[in-house]
Amino acid sequence: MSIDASSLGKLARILDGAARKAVPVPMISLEYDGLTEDDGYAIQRMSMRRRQARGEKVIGMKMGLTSRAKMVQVGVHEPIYGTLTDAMLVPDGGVVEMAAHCHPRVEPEICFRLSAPLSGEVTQEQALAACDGVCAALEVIDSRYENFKFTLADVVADNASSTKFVLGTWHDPTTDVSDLKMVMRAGDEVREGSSQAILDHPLLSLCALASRVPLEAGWVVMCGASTAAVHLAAGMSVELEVATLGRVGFTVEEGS
Ligand code: 0L1
Ligand code: MG
Repeated sequence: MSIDASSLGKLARILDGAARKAVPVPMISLEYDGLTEDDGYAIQRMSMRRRQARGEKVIGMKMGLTSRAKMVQVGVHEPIYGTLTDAMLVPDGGVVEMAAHCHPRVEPEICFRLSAPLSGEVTQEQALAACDGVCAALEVIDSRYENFKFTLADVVADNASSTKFVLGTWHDPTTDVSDLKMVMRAGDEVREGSSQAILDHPLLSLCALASRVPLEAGWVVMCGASTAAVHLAAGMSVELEVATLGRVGFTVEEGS
C-alpha cells in the first residue's frame, strides 16, 4: 500500500506528540501495512520540520544500528540515521530527566565535528580532512513506541530512537580512534567495548552517512554505539571513559 503525503504528515504529528508528551504510541506500521524505510525517512523529515518550526536548530546527525548484533536484531544490512537538534544536546555533567522520556536507555559512542561540508562517496582521509574534532559521547535513545518494539520503517520514522546526546572534550580529529577501549558505567551496570565495534571504525560510519546525506560544516555526527544500551533510572550517574579521549557523563533525575 502506498501512503499519501497527508498520512505521512499525520504519522509525523503522532510521533512528534509522543516525544513531546513522553507517552509511547503503538507502532505506526500496524496501521499502515507495507510502510517502507523511505516512508520512514519522509516521516522523520516532517517531524524534524515540526521541531524546527518551534525554534529547534539542526546541529548534526546520528548513525544507528551500527553494530552487527543490532543489525541482525532488527533484520537490516546497513545502519540507519537520525537528526540531532540543539534541544537534544545535554551539557557534559548535566541532567537527563526521566519524566521527559518514555523508557530511556544510554549507549557509549564516538562523535566527530565537521569544519567543512561532506557528501557523496568519500574516503576515510577525505572524511578526516573535513573534521576539526572528535570526542567521547553518550547517546540517550528513547523509542516512542510501546515496549521499545518497532520495525525498520517505524524506527526510522521515530528519528532512529534518538532523544538526547552528551559530548565530551574535543580532541584533535587525527587521534587514532580505530580501537579505543570504551567503558560506560551507568548506575551499577558496567559495559565495556571497543570503538572498533562501530562499523569496524567510527570514521567508516561517518563515510557511510556522508554517502547518504549531505553533511554541513559545523555539524556533529554521532557514529554509533560500541556496546548494548543500558536502561536509565532516576538517581543514576552515567559516565563513559574512552582511552585517550577522556570522560563524559550526566546524572538522571525524576523531573516533572
Ligand atoms: O542509536 C542506535 O543504535 C539506536 C538505533 C535504533 C534502534 C534502537 O532504538 O535500539
Ligand atoms: Mg546510538
